[in-house]
Amino acid sequence: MSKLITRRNFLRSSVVAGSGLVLAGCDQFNFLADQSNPIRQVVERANVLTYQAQRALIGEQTLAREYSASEIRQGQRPNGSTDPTTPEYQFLRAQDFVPYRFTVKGMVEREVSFSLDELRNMPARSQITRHDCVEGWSCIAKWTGTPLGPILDMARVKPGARYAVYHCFDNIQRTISGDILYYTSSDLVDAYHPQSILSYGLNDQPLPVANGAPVRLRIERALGYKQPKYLHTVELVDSLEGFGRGRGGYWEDTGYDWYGGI
Ligand SMILES: Nc1nc2c(c(=O)[nH]1)N[C@H]1C(S)=C(S)[C@@H](COP(=O)(O)O)O[C@H]1N2
Ligand SMILES: [Mo]
Repeated sequence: MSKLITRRNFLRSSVVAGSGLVLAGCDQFNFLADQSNPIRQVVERANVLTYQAQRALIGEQTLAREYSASEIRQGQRPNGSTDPTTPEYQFLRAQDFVPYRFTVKGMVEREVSFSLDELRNMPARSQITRHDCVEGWSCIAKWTGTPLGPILDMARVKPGARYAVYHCFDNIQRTISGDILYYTSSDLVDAYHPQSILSYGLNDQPLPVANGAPVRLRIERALGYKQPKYLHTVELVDSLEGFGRGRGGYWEDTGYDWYGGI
């Protein structure tokens, strides 16, 4: 049995231990939004364990496995938001994303922002990796983009920053009190990881709208919901408290594991 499978099984058993919880699809966790739900409490306690256990097991800069082109068997299956309807996004899409800006802000010495052309002219990296959704499906795909780390360096991250919050254009949920926009977050180890790329290319084509155009971040050692599509801003912070319900992401706010490691 490979090291990867062993680690996955180990972590899966630690996440669900005692809860009887079956890991289900991306849109099937709404019952976990209830803060007092006992399953949610088990999952939250498990967050601490999986994070510490994973960091101890995988080390800081271990690369996710990369595959060969012959292992790409199908297109990247679109999931979650596939056609954002917010006016801001529709405007950019209608303009072929020419006015799009990618911004780094928050706990940085200087806010920086770049157009899509500027990102495309930065050093590029391509990687063929496997995307694993908690729904139980996987896709192997080739992602092309520019590493996030050097861009964070241009903004000069302040010493107290602990997390990167990723803000997206899409309204993943509409409620009577307004749209809920997708967001997720990572620690700085994952933000600076060499495979963490601002991806604008998928399988040698421009990134399609269904998969997050114009830019989506890849965090290759994490599950699908930690791969923000329609990304416009990275915000450096020392706490996740001010965002959503304070759990570090749209799905995380409903009870998904924050680290979401594979
Ligand atoms: N902005 C945004 N990012 C997102 C989502 C989303 O709905 N909106 N869904 C997540 C989930 S659950 C998965 S599995 C992947 C799907 O990416 P894909 O459509 O390229 O397969 O995107 C993730 N990132
Ligand atoms: Mo997912």
